[in-house]
Amino acid sequence: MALLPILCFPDPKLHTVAKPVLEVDERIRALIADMLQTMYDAKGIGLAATQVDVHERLIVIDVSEERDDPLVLINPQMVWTSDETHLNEEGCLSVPGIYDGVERFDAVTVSALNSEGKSLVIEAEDLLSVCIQHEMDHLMGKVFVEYLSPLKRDRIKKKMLKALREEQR
Ligand code: K1U
Ligand code: ZN
Repeated sequence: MALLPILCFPDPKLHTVAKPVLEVDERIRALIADMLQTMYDAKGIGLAATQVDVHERLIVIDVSEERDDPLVLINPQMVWTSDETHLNEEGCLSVPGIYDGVERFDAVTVSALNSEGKSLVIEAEDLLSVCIQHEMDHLMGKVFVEYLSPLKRDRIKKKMLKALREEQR
């Protein structure tokens, strides 16, 4: 297993639209293991392949308190969304230190493949629902700051670029 570098906003690679996984094979299972290790190490509750510069439709999630209940979604498809939406506080491992409110569906149903390539259907609400929507956005090349006002987004972009410059000095 290996820790993978996480792309940081405003890296343009974060806007790549991911392609479907064609075969759930050993390469994908090794990537899943690395992504889970990277997510747990970064203390995140989710990670999309896009964030580790792999542009295939794969996400890993663990919203459990004990951090012992990983969920793997390969080629996820949204099959149902609730009428009700809610403003939720979100963070992102690709935008460290920034938290803001994003309007999301209260509940979603998603179909996907698991790490064995078997079909599964997940009915999600609360934090799991929010996290699935956030991660599926990553696969479409969308970062949560794009829901914020242009002014806020611009401030965040400047802050991230400044932090990057200071890191490189
Ligand atoms: O995709 C990511 O960058 C992971 C991200 C997922 C996420 C967090 C919160 C709401 C929606 C999606 C994170 O794990 S950010 C760090 C974190 O653990 C966290 C931040 C805010 C609330 C709960 C957890
Ligand atoms: Zn994110």
